[in-house]
Amino acid sequence: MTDAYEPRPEHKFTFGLWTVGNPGRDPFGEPVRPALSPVELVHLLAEVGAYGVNFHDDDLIPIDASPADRERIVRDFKKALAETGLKVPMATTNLFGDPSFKDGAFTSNDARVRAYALQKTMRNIDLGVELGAKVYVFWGGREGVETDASKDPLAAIHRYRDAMNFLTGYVKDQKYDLVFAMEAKPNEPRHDIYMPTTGALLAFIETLDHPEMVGVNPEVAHEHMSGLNFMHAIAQAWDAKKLFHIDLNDQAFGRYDQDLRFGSHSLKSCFFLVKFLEDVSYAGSRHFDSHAYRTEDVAGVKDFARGSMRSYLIYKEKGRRWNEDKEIQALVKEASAVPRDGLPELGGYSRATANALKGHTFDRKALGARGLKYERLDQLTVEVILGVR
Ligand code: GLT
Ligand code: MN
Ligand code: MN
Repeated sequence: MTDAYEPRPEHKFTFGLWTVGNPGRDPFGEPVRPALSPVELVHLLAEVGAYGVNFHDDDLIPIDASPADRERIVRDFKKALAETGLKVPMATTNLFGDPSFKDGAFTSNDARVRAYALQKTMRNIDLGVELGAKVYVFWGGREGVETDASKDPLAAIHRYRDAMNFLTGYVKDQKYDLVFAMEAKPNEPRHDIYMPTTGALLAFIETLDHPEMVGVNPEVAHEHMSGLNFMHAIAQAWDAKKLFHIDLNDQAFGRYDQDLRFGSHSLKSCFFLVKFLEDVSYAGSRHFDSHAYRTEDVAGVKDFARGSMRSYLIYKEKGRRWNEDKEIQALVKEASAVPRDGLPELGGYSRATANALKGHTFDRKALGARGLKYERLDQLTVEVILGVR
């Protein structure tokens, strides 16, 4: 191992308690690893070199804990954070595990469930802020249906909006320094989840009372489950100034929600993703929302966590090489460095430009006949990723 790929605090690598704490349960099998306590997980993350730890309310404090238990758990967690120097940049609410949320939380048909979801969220916002979180994630895993006979989609959207408006109102009223990041997923655990893609959420956010307080938390696996290009979703979120957080992992298209170690499956997509984040100087957490294979013991969980961060840094280095590769850059430049052939300068609309453009004669055949050399460019890219360039 070279030092260049060692995680450091400024890389902002974070993991959820639920990721390294995943005991390997799946729909067909029992846990294969011991359930580590939040304190043990904080120490594990510190040992592998992470910067921070994120949590759902229920990851830290069992849903039926007594006030005394809660106090003790929070005290022990704070002590572990102080001992290790780990930060808590993000917190979130588990609005999917408890049976009360089986038909949704904010979009449930039951007004009592909707109100309980708000209460549960406000309580954990308080704790998240107390522990230093600046971002609060919303993953609406149960906000959906098995059958459209059960719920009016417009009513669901209105309820979702009411909930987000209520909660931004709460954060403002408390004067918390906190923004929200909404996370899309197309399906699983519901047959269909509302607002299934990052693009759908970006449109929804603009309809809220305080859109400036709400951004997105796109997850690699979730856009891949929809068959989409994740980096394009990230670019759109970035352009809209809405990339408040990111969930890094990996996923084969067309499979169940795999939450694979970042960069382990879709090497080219992960390369372009990291290159994008680094090129635009994304300053937020590099959060890993993934877990170790079910074949692993606790040592394997550490391999998984170290591998996630190491791969990110390797992709980052490959991106730097790509940016500095003279032949690659010449090909990139060549693609758009074309003779203007008397083409009028466009620079925005004016009637004179429109008339000049309407009168211009294009050599359409020559435009179509031009070879763009993207085969060569892509091969060089692959060679950078494969390490021979
Ligand atoms: C859950 C889900 C993730 C979300 C987490 C936040 S929990 O593991 O699969 O994608 O980001 O609620
Ligand atoms: Mn996932
Ligand atoms: Mn996620």
